[in-house]
Amino acid sequence: MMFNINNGTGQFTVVNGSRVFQQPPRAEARANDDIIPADKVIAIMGLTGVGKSTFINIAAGSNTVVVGHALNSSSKEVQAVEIDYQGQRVVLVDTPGFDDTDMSDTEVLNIIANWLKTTYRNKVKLTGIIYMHRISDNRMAGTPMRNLKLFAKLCGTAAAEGVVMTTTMWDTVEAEAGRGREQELRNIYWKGILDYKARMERFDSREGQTAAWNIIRQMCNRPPPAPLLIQEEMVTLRRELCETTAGAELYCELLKVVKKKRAVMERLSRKVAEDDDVDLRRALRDELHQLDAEVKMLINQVNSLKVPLSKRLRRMFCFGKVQTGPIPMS
Ligand SMILES: Nc1nc2c(ncn2[C@@H]2O[C@H](COP(=O)(O)OP(=O)(O)OP(=O)(O)O)[C@@H](O)[C@H]2O)c(=O)[nH]1
Ligand SMILES: [Mg+2]
Repeated sequence: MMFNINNGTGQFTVVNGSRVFQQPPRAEARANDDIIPADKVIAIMGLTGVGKSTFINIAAGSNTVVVGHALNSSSKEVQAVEIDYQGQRVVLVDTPGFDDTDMSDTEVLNIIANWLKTTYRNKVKLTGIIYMHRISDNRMAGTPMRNLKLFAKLCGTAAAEGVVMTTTMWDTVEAEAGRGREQELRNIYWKGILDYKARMERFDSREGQTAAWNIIRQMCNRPPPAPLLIQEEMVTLRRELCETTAGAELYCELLKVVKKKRAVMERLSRKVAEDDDVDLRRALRDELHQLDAEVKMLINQVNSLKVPLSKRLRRMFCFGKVQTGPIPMS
Protein backbone atom coordinates (compact mmCIF):
# COMPACT_ATOMS: atom_id res chain seq x y z
CA MET A 1 0.00 0.00 0.00
CA MET A 2 1.35 3.44 -0.87
CA PHE A 3 -0.03 6.94 -0.31
CA ASN A 4 1.30 10.49 -0.15
CA ILE A 5 1.27 12.88 2.78
CA ASN A 6 2.52 16.38 3.29
CA ASN A 7 2.78 17.28 6.97
CA GLY A 8 4.61 20.52 6.42
CA THR A 9 8.08 18.99 6.63
CA GLY A 10 8.19 17.91 3.02
CA GLN A 11 6.35 15.41 0.86
CA PHE A 12 6.69 11.81 1.88
CA THR A 13 5.18 8.52 0.85
CA VAL A 14 3.92 5.75 3.06
CA VAL A 15 4.97 2.36 1.69
CA ASN A 16 3.68 -0.67 3.57
CA GLY A 17 3.29 1.34 6.72
CA SER A 18 6.75 2.98 6.77
CA ARG A 19 7.35 6.52 5.62
CA VAL A 20 9.96 7.47 3.03
CA PHE A 21 10.71 10.87 1.56
CA GLN A 22 9.79 11.09 -2.11
CA GLN A 23 12.97 12.96 -2.73
CA PRO A 24 15.35 11.49 -0.17
CA PRO A 25 17.74 14.06 1.29
CA ARG A 26 21.19 13.85 -0.31
CA ALA A 27 23.57 12.40 2.28
CA GLU A 28 27.33 12.20 2.14
CA ALA A 29 30.05 11.29 4.61
CA ARG A 30 32.01 14.46 5.42
CA ALA A 31 35.57 14.99 6.59
CA ASN A 32 35.37 16.68 9.98
CA ASP A 33 37.43 19.61 8.62
CA ASP A 34 34.73 20.31 6.04
CA ILE A 35 32.19 21.36 8.64
CA ILE A 36 31.66 25.11 8.51
CA PRO A 37 30.05 27.57 10.96
CA ALA A 38 26.92 27.91 8.77
CA ASP A 39 26.15 24.18 9.07
CA LYS A 40 23.52 22.88 11.44
CA VAL A 41 25.63 20.41 13.39
CA ILE A 42 23.95 17.81 15.57
CA ALA A 43 26.07 15.32 17.52
CA ILE A 44 24.55 11.96 18.45
CA MET A 45 25.84 10.50 21.71
CA GLY A 46 25.08 7.61 24.04
CA LEU A 47 26.27 4.18 25.09
CA THR A 48 27.36 1.66 22.51
CA GLY A 49 24.48 -0.11 20.77
CA VAL A 50 21.76 2.44 21.58
CA GLY A 51 21.14 3.04 17.87
CA LYS A 52 23.11 6.21 17.06
CA SER A 53 24.34 5.02 13.65
CA THR A 54 20.94 3.50 12.84
CA PHE A 55 19.29 6.88 13.55
CA ILE A 56 21.69 8.65 11.18
CA ASN A 57 21.12 6.11 8.40
CA ILE A 58 17.36 6.37 8.80
CA ALA A 59 17.54 10.18 8.71
CA ALA A 60 19.83 10.07 5.68
CA GLY A 61 17.72 7.48 3.91
CA SER A 62 20.86 5.51 3.07
CA ASN A 63 23.46 3.30 4.74
CA THR A 64 26.09 6.00 5.15
CA VAL A 65 27.52 4.91 8.52
CA VAL A 66 28.21 1.39 9.77
CA VAL A 67 25.70 -0.17 12.14
CA GLY A 68 26.89 -2.68 14.76
CA HIS A 69 26.01 -6.34 14.78
CA ALA A 70 25.54 -8.89 17.54
CA LEU A 71 27.86 -8.16 20.46
CA ASN A 72 30.31 -6.02 18.52
CA SER A 73 30.24 -2.27 18.81
CA SER A 74 30.98 -0.56 15.57
CA SER A 75 31.64 3.18 15.42
CA LYS A 76 35.29 3.75 16.31
CA GLU A 77 35.62 7.38 15.36
CA VAL A 78 33.63 10.55 14.99
CA GLN A 79 31.98 10.51 11.60
CA ALA A 80 30.09 13.40 10.09
CA VAL A 81 27.30 12.90 7.59
CA GLU A 82 26.15 15.91 5.60
CA ILE A 83 22.54 15.98 4.54
CA ASP A 84 21.16 18.55 2.20
CA TYR A 85 17.75 19.32 3.66
CA GLN A 86 15.63 21.91 1.89
CA GLY A 87 18.70 23.97 0.98
CA GLN A 88 20.24 23.80 4.46
CA ARG A 89 23.37 21.75 5.20
CA VAL A 90 22.57 19.59 8.20
CA VAL A 91 25.51 17.62 9.58
CA LEU A 92 24.74 14.62 11.77
CA VAL A 93 27.75 13.53 13.76
CA ASP A 94 28.07 9.89 14.74
CA THR A 95 30.19 9.36 17.84
CA PRO A 96 31.65 6.15 19.28
CA GLY A 97 29.70 4.85 22.27
CA PHE A 98 31.03 4.21 25.76
CA ASP A 99 31.25 0.61 26.99
CA ASP A 100 32.66 -0.44 23.62
CA THR A 101 33.92 -4.00 23.24
CA ASP A 102 37.26 -2.95 21.67
CA MET A 103 37.94 0.55 23.01
CA SER A 104 38.37 1.76 26.56
CA ASP A 105 36.08 4.48 27.90
CA THR A 106 39.14 6.73 28.19
CA GLU A 107 39.86 6.31 24.47
CA VAL A 108 36.23 7.04 23.62
CA LEU A 109 36.18 10.18 25.80
CA ASN A 110 39.46 11.27 24.23
CA ILE A 111 38.08 10.90 20.70
CA ILE A 112 34.86 12.77 21.48
CA ALA A 113 36.61 15.51 23.49
CA ASN A 114 39.18 16.13 20.72
CA TRP A 115 36.46 16.41 18.13
CA LEU A 116 34.51 18.86 20.30
CA LYS A 117 37.66 20.89 20.95
CA THR A 118 38.58 21.15 17.26
CA THR A 119 35.02 22.01 16.28
CA TYR A 120 34.88 24.82 18.83
CA ARG A 121 38.27 26.14 17.78
CA ASN A 122 37.01 26.22 14.19
CA LYS A 123 34.13 28.42 15.39
CA VAL A 124 31.55 25.76 14.60
CA LYS A 125 28.69 25.89 17.09
CA LEU A 126 26.77 22.73 17.81
CA THR A 127 23.08 23.07 16.98
CA GLY A 128 22.48 20.46 19.64
CA ILE A 129 23.10 16.98 20.92
CA ILE A 130 20.84 13.97 20.69
CA TYR A 131 21.61 11.77 23.71
CA MET A 132 20.22 8.30 23.10
CA HIS A 133 19.07 5.67 25.57
CA ARG A 134 17.44 2.28 24.91
CA ILE A 135 13.94 2.19 26.38
CA SER A 136 14.45 -1.60 26.47
CA ASP A 137 17.06 -1.22 29.25
CA ASN A 138 14.86 -1.97 32.20
CA ARG A 139 17.21 -0.75 34.90
CA MET A 140 19.05 2.55 35.04
CA ALA A 141 21.87 0.89 36.92
CA GLY A 142 25.61 0.53 36.35
CA THR A 143 26.70 1.40 32.84
CA PRO A 144 23.77 3.59 31.61
CA MET A 145 23.89 5.59 34.85
CA ARG A 146 27.67 6.06 34.69
CA ASN A 147 27.41 7.19 31.09
CA LEU A 148 24.63 9.62 31.92
CA LYS A 149 26.68 11.19 34.73
CA LEU A 150 29.68 11.51 32.42
CA PHE A 151 27.49 13.16 29.78
CA ALA A 152 26.16 15.62 32.38
CA LYS A 153 29.74 16.62 33.20
CA LEU A 154 30.76 16.91 29.59
CA CYS A 155 27.69 18.90 28.56
CA GLY A 156 27.27 21.35 31.42
CA THR A 157 24.34 23.51 32.47
CA ALA A 158 24.51 26.17 29.75
CA ALA A 159 24.45 23.75 26.80
CA ALA A 160 21.70 21.54 28.24
CA GLU A 161 18.94 23.44 26.44
CA GLY A 162 20.31 22.16 23.14
CA VAL A 163 20.10 18.55 24.27
CA VAL A 164 17.34 16.17 23.25
CA MET A 165 17.26 13.13 25.53
CA THR A 166 15.97 10.49 23.15
CA THR A 167 14.68 7.02 23.87
CA THR A 168 15.16 4.34 21.20
CA MET A 169 14.13 0.74 20.45
CA TRP A 170 10.43 1.26 21.05
CA ASP A 171 9.69 -1.70 18.80
CA THR A 172 11.26 -4.04 21.37
CA VAL A 173 9.09 -3.15 24.39
CA GLU A 174 5.43 -3.42 25.33
CA ALA A 175 3.90 0.05 25.09
CA GLU A 176 2.87 0.05 28.76
CA ALA A 177 6.30 -0.98 30.04
CA GLY A 178 7.91 1.62 27.78
CA ARG A 179 5.64 4.37 29.11
CA GLY A 180 6.49 3.38 32.68
CA ARG A 181 10.23 3.56 32.04
CA GLU A 182 9.82 6.85 30.22
CA GLN A 183 8.07 8.30 33.28
CA GLU A 184 10.86 7.03 35.49
CA LEU A 185 13.47 8.65 33.26
CA ARG A 186 11.58 11.95 33.22
CA ASN A 187 10.90 12.09 36.96
CA ILE A 188 14.07 10.58 38.36
CA TYR A 189 17.12 9.84 36.23
CA TRP A 190 16.85 12.58 33.64
CA LYS A 191 15.33 15.16 35.96
CA GLY A 192 18.70 16.83 36.58
CA ILE A 193 19.31 17.54 32.91
CA LEU A 194 15.65 18.27 32.06
CA ASP A 195 15.65 20.89 34.82
CA TYR A 196 18.26 22.72 32.73
CA LYS A 197 15.84 22.77 29.76
CA ALA A 198 16.96 19.68 27.90
CA ARG A 199 14.00 18.14 26.07
CA MET A 200 12.82 14.56 25.88
CA GLU A 201 11.71 12.70 22.74
CA ARG A 202 10.96 9.21 21.52
CA PHE A 203 12.58 7.86 18.40
CA ASP A 204 10.53 4.94 17.14
CA SER A 205 12.43 3.48 14.18
CA ARG A 206 9.18 1.96 12.84
CA GLU A 207 8.10 5.50 11.96
CA GLY A 208 11.24 5.84 9.83
CA GLN A 209 12.70 8.98 8.33
CA THR A 210 9.86 11.27 9.37
CA ALA A 211 10.37 10.43 13.06
CA ALA A 212 14.09 11.20 12.76
CA TRP A 213 13.45 14.52 11.02
CA ASN A 214 10.79 15.54 13.52
CA ILE A 215 13.59 15.55 16.10
CA ILE A 216 16.24 17.10 13.85
CA ARG A 217 13.96 19.82 12.47
CA GLN A 218 12.88 21.14 15.84
CA MET A 219 16.56 21.34 16.86
CA CYS A 220 17.48 23.26 13.71
CA ASN A 221 14.69 25.76 14.37
CA ARG A 222 16.08 26.83 17.73
CA PRO A 223 18.90 29.29 18.36
CA PRO A 224 22.25 27.50 18.92
CA PRO A 225 22.88 26.77 22.60
CA ALA A 226 25.96 27.83 24.57
CA PRO A 227 29.16 25.79 24.18
CA LEU A 228 29.57 22.59 26.15
CA LEU A 229 31.40 22.64 29.45
CA ILE A 230 34.19 20.44 28.06
CA GLN A 231 34.66 22.84 25.11
CA GLU A 232 34.97 25.83 27.43
CA GLU A 233 37.38 23.94 29.64
CA MET A 234 39.61 22.70 26.83
CA VAL A 235 39.58 25.80 24.62
CA THR A 236 38.78 28.85 26.78
CA LEU A 237 40.57 27.60 29.91
CA ARG A 238 43.20 25.62 27.91
CA ARG A 239 42.85 22.54 30.05
CA GLU A 240 43.83 19.04 29.02
CA LEU A 241 41.29 16.23 29.11
CA CYS A 242 42.49 14.99 32.51
CA GLU A 243 41.84 18.46 33.94
CA THR A 244 38.26 18.68 32.71
CA THR A 245 35.20 17.89 34.82
CA ALA A 246 34.35 14.95 32.54
CA GLY A 247 37.94 13.65 32.76
CA ALA A 248 37.79 13.85 36.57
CA GLU A 249 34.42 12.04 36.59
CA LEU A 250 35.77 9.19 34.47
CA TYR A 251 38.91 9.02 36.66
CA CYS A 252 36.75 8.57 39.81
CA GLU A 253 34.49 6.01 38.16
CA LEU A 254 37.45 3.95 36.94
CA LEU A 255 38.97 4.00 40.42
CA LYS A 256 35.67 2.64 41.80
CA VAL A 257 35.71 -0.20 39.25
CA VAL A 258 39.33 -1.03 40.15
CA LYS A 259 38.38 -1.15 43.83
CA LYS A 260 35.45 -3.48 43.16
CA LYS A 261 37.53 -5.82 41.00
CA ARG A 262 40.29 -5.94 43.61
CA ALA A 263 37.77 -6.89 46.28
CA VAL A 264 36.56 -9.75 44.08
CA MET A 265 40.19 -10.81 43.49
CA GLU A 266 40.80 -10.94 47.24
CA ARG A 267 37.76 -13.15 47.76
CA LEU A 268 38.84 -15.47 44.94
CA SER A 269 42.41 -15.68 46.28
CA ARG A 270 41.09 -16.73 49.68
CA LYS A 271 38.94 -19.41 48.06
CA VAL A 272 41.94 -20.71 46.06
CA ALA A 273 43.95 -21.00 49.27
CA GLU A 274 41.16 -22.70 51.23
CA ASP A 275 39.38 -25.01 48.78
CA ASP A 276 40.44 -28.67 48.38
CA ASP A 277 38.85 -29.18 44.98
CA VAL A 278 41.73 -29.10 42.45
CA ASP A 279 39.50 -28.41 39.42
CA LEU A 280 37.72 -25.58 41.18
CA ARG A 281 41.06 -24.07 42.22
CA ARG A 282 42.28 -24.19 38.62
CA ALA A 283 39.10 -22.46 37.38
CA LEU A 284 39.39 -19.81 40.09
CA ARG A 285 43.04 -19.17 39.17
CA ASP A 286 42.03 -18.63 35.54
CA GLU A 287 39.42 -16.16 36.66
CA LEU A 288 41.99 -14.40 38.82
CA HIS A 289 44.37 -14.06 35.85
CA GLN A 290 41.58 -12.58 33.78
CA LEU A 291 40.68 -10.08 36.51
CA ASP A 292 44.33 -9.20 37.02
CA ALA A 293 44.69 -8.35 33.32
CA GLU A 294 41.52 -6.20 33.47
CA VAL A 295 42.74 -4.33 36.54
CA LYS A 296 46.11 -3.63 34.87
CA MET A 297 44.33 -2.14 31.86
CA LEU A 298 42.11 -0.05 34.10
CA ILE A 299 45.12 1.23 36.04
CA ASN A 300 46.68 2.36 32.73
CA GLN A 301 43.53 4.33 31.99
CA VAL A 302 43.45 5.79 35.49
CA ASN A 303 47.07 6.90 35.13
CA SER A 304 46.36 8.59 31.82
CA LEU A 305 43.64 10.64 33.53
CA LYS A 306 45.68 11.53 36.60
CA VAL A 307 46.40 15.25 36.82
CA PRO A 308 50.17 15.72 37.21
CA LEU A 309 51.43 17.91 40.05
CA SER A 310 52.76 20.53 37.59
CA LYS A 311 49.25 21.02 36.18
CA ARG A 312 47.68 21.16 39.63
CA LEU A 313 50.14 23.88 40.60
CA ARG A 314 49.47 25.79 37.38
CA ARG A 315 45.73 25.65 38.12
CA MET A 316 46.35 27.31 41.48
CA PHE A 317 47.75 30.38 39.71
CA CYS A 318 45.66 30.46 36.53
CA PHE A 319 42.12 31.54 37.13
CA GLY A 320 39.65 31.53 34.32
CA LYS A 321 35.92 31.84 34.34
CA VAL A 322 33.29 30.32 32.13
CA GLN A 323 29.54 30.77 32.16
CA THR A 324 28.72 27.12 32.76
CA GLY A 325 29.26 24.28 35.21
CA PRO A 326 28.51 20.58 35.61
CA ILE A 327 24.88 19.49 35.74
CA PRO A 328 24.19 18.15 39.23
CA MET A 329 22.94 14.56 39.05
CA SER A 330 21.62 12.71 42.06
N1 LIG B 1 14.96 -3.61 17.16
C1 LIG B 1 15.69 -2.50 16.98
N2 LIG B 1 17.00 -2.62 16.75
C2 LIG B 1 17.71 -1.48 16.57
C3 LIG B 1 17.11 -0.19 16.60
N3 LIG B 1 18.09 0.73 16.42
C4 LIG B 1 19.23 0.03 16.30
N4 LIG B 1 19.02 -1.29 16.36
C5 LIG B 1 20.03 -2.36 16.28
O1 LIG B 1 20.90 -2.23 17.40
C6 LIG B 1 22.24 -2.55 17.03
C7 LIG B 1 23.15 -1.36 17.36
O2 LIG B 1 22.77 -0.26 16.56
P1 LIG B 1 23.82 0.87 16.14
O3 LIG B 1 23.06 1.87 15.34
O4 LIG B 1 25.06 0.30 15.53
O5 LIG B 1 24.18 1.43 17.57
P2 LIG B 1 25.29 2.56 17.92
O6 LIG B 1 24.69 3.38 19.01
O7 LIG B 1 25.71 3.27 16.70
O8 LIG B 1 26.47 1.68 18.51
P3 LIG B 1 28.06 2.02 18.55
O9 LIG B 1 28.48 2.42 17.18
O10 LIG B 1 28.66 0.76 19.00
O11 LIG B 1 28.24 3.10 19.57
C8 LIG B 1 22.20 -2.90 15.55
O12 LIG B 1 22.13 -4.30 15.42
C9 LIG B 1 20.91 -2.23 15.06
O13 LIG B 1 20.37 -2.89 13.95
C10 LIG B 1 15.69 -0.10 16.83
O14 LIG B 1 15.08 0.97 16.89
N5 LIG B 1 15.05 -1.30 17.00
MG1 LIG C 1 27.56 3.45 15.80
